[in-house]
Amino acid sequence: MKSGQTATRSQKESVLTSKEILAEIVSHVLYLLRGGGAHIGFEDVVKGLPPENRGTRPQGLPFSLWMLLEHMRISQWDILEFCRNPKHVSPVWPDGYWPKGPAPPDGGAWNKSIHDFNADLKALEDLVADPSTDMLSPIPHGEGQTLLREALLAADHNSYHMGQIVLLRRLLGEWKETG
Ligand code: NI
Repeated sequence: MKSGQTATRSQKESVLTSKEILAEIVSHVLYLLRGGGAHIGFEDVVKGLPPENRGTRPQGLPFSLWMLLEHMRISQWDILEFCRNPKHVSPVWPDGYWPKGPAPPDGGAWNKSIHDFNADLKALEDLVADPSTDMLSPIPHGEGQTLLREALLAADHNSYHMGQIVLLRRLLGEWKETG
């Protein structure tokens, strides 16, 4: 009987309420959106880059750093707007998800893109962290997508293209090891 009682007690201790499970998921998703610990963060990926290299396409590569940065910004913005705005119209795939040219159109465009990317990421994080948000139910105006799925998609897409930016910077000789 004693061992049975022990089992019952430990089972009780390990049972989380659905609210607690959701809180766990939210904290893991936020961790992933913020970089996840497996690689360096967005700030380090894009910092310290001379303007003259932002529009260069190394031989054999179809994109420049500007193209990757803008592609990340536009894609994340599209995911965010899809989640929060029923009237959002996505850009036309694929051209609408890339900038028109390989280089920033003017001096302020690079920093504006970084600023907007960070603002949209923060908005997505806030949406995920908002206790009134239902992360697991299909988004009413979608086709089965949930906020959880869209947040994971954004984190995955960002991580994929940040890796490409680092590689491109290496090819340009514009990468300092962070140790
Ligand atoms: Ni992409």
